[in-house]
Amino acid sequence: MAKKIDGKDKPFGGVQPNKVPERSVEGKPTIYTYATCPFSLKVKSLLKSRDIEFSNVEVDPMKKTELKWSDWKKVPVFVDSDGTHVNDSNDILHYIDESHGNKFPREGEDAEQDKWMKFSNDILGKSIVAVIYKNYRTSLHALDYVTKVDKFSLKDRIVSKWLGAIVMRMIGRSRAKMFNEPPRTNLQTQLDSMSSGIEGEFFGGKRPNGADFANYGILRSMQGLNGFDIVEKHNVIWPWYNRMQVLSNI
Ligand SMILES: N[C@@H](CCC(=O)N[C@@H](CS)C(=O)NCC(=O)O)C(=O)O
Repeated sequence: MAKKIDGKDKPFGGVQPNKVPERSVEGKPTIYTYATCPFSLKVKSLLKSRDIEFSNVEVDPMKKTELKWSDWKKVPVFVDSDGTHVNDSNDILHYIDESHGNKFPREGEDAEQDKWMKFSNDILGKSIVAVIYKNYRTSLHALDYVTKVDKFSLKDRIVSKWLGAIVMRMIGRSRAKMFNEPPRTNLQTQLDSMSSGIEGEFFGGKRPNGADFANYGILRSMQGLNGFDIVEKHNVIWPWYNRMQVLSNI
């Protein structure tokens, strides 16, 4: 379902007007993901931390056959067991929380949570891309991992790795230009800034809220890739990351 924006039909985030029960697999809440996608990892971490049984459909990043039915061509896409269809990771976090426990504030109710959820996409997501794809070597290392773990067909795997490394290196460079500091220093600065939002154990205080899952998913996607040592060495973010990892088990 698309919405008219500037006179054009555009797919949009949030809960969609039409239910698609046929897209929920085995009658369970279903997420359409790429295994290595930071936005998908946000949603997986929330579902796992709540012990919600769910189906996971891995999408082929080249053909996207599994998402042919959806106007929204990015992952994650969420379909609840009753067919409710939700697009965009932060909206999906809110939807899942509201329908499974209602443990954190809704958008507009807590300015701090809203700010840090937005930060996860606008700042942290872009900062990690600048570090992971900092040069051709680190880019190739990441693409080697991504093309092994994500659902690439054997035919697409080799080309995607080499071509992907070049493309992502270019994207990494353009992300780096958004910030004043070099990529590694910038990530350190952003983690320092994030620390100021953690109130005790979590952004949500004694228990995690939407900002915790949003930022954890982004950093989780970086584990094992270039620059993760910056997270491991951070005296506030690393203990927080470990708390989130224990809760979500991913
Ligand atoms: N704002 C979206 C961003 C999602 C996104 O950009 N996902 C990437 C994968 S990590 C994607 O699907 N990109 C389009 C593509 O692969 O064609 C969200 O938060 O869910």
